[in-house]
Amino acid sequence: MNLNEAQNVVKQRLTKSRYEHTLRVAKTAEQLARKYNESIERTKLAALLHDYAKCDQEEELKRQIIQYNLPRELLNYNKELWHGPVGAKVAKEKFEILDEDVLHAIYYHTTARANMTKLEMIIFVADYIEPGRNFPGVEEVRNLVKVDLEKAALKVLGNTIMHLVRKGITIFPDTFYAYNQLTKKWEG
Ligand code: DGI
Ligand code: FE
Ligand code: FE
Repeated sequence: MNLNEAQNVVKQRLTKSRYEHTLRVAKTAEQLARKYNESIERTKLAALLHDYAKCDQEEELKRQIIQYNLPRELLNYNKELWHGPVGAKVAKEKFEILDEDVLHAIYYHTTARANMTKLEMIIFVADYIEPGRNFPGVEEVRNLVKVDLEKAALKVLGNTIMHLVRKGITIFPDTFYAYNQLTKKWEG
C-alpha cells in the first residue's frame, strides 16, 4: 500500500475531524522523521494509518479483537486503547503491510511500550503534539522534542499517566513499562 492509497482509505473510514487530525499527525511525524533520521515513507505510512480503527463502534472493535486473536486482556481496559491493536491487524491482514516496525508503531501508538523503536516514539509523540492538540503540558513536549525524542516520549507518558489517574481511568501495563524503562534510562 502506498501513501496515496493509505490516505484514501483513512479518508473513507474516518470522520472529517479525525481525518484532519491524521493529516496533522502525518505532517508532524514527517518533521520528526527528518530531524531524527527515520524513513519518511515508513513514518508517513504509520502516521496515516495510526487511527484507522478509531471511528469503529465498540462492538465492532470487540469483534475484531476476537477475530484477529488479539490479547483478550485488552477488553479489561479502557476501550480507547483498542483501536491501535485493531488498526495494526487490519494494516497487516487487509492492506498487506509487512513492515513490522510500521505495524508496531500503529499497534502501540496509544499505550506505548518499553524499548520503543525510533519510529514508534515518533508516532507516539507526534500524535500528542500535532498542532490541533492543546493538552496542559503539550508546549513543554513540543520544546523537548526539539532536543531529545526519548525525553519527549517520557514527558508524554508522565502527563498521560497523571491525566488518567486524575480521571480514575485504568492504565494498561505497557504504559507503565514504557514510563519505567525511559525513567531508568535517564536516571543514568
Ligand atoms: O486516538 P487519539 O485520540 O488520536 O490518541 P490516543 O490513541 O493516544 O488516545 C486514546 C486515549 O486513550 C487518550 O486520551 C488516553 C487514553 N487512554 C486510556 N487508557 C490508556 C490511555 N492512554 C494510555 N497511554 N494508556 C492507557 O492505559
Ligand atoms: Fe489513537
Ligand atoms: Fe491519533
